[in-house]
Amino acid sequence: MRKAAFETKRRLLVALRDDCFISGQELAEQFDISRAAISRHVKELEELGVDIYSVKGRGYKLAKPLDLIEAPALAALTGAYLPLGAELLLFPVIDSTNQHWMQQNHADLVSGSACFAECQTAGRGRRGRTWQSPFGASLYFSMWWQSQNNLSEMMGLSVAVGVALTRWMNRLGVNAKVKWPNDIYIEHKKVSGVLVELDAQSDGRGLAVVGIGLNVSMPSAAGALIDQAWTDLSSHLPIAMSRTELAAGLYQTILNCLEQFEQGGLQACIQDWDDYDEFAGQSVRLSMGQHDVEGICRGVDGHGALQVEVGGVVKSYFGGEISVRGCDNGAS
Ligand code: BT5
Repeated sequence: MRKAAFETKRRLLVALRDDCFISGQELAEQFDISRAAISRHVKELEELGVDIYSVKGRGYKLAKPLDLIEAPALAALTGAYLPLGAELLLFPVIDSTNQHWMQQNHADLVSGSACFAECQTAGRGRRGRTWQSPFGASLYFSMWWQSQNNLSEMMGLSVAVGVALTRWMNRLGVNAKVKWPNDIYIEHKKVSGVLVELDAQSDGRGLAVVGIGLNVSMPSAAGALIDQAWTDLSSHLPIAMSRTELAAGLYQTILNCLEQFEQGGLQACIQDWDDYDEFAGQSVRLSMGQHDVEGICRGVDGHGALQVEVGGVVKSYFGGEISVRGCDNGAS
């Protein structure tokens, strides 16, 4: 849904309060539309994941204050480092921010172009999994990048992005850890996931869409749909930050990571991996379909592969899901 189609809902969200009810009649008069239309907008907002109390005879009230991304403030905060000609877009509702860049005419795009959305209706994880993306609760972000290097040299990019995000969260005062290859955990609960989609240009150079979902203030109804332990950043930040400030920090972090990866490859990006490794030195199981490997986690190699020590020998593995031995949900 583009900005114009969402405008009435955006205004409605601004009009709704979290400390008192506003009647449907009052809203209808304010917006010069029928009560039925107000009720329909509220229902559609609820379907997008906004927690709104509707009480007969009293009206509507937000369950908690909404902190929407402010486009002018985001432009001001990122203006100094946005590459010349790069776009920075903000969608109220989109199917998937990764999908947005995948379907653009790439010839017209400048690397570092990026988009945020307040809500995704088809947010995706790896291997067809779903990323829960309720409205106004988290950051849904994708950056487009056209590399000068061959696609084969971009294979470790998602590992570089995962550790860059973890490092940034630690700088914000949060004790975040990275779970190979690129999930971010706080206190053993997932707070962020990375989806890097790669393609090749006709001359073999790589294209990347780097997608990040980062929970900021997750409503409980949407959280209940997530089938593993999760958390959100606002529960751990030592000083409250707006979603706009976080969005600007996320943009800068990913742009820096891609520039560093472009110049120095994965080696330049993962030197401090061990400082943030959720599983370093622990007994782990790597599940690879039919074949499981059990051993001690020894970090990542220069290609981004997981290193596992089995019987005193360290071997590298590129695929699979890692979990602590004895825990089956992969989340701890
Ligand atoms: C990921 O996949 O962790 C990558 C998620 C990337 C999402 C971003 S949002 C912006 C961009 N546009 C997109 O369409 N996608 C990207 P994976 O490792 O496959 O993890 C998926 C699993 O994480 C799910 O099966 C759930 O168990 C869990 N999960 C789903 N939503 C979650 C949430 N909001 N917070 C924490 N865990 C979640």
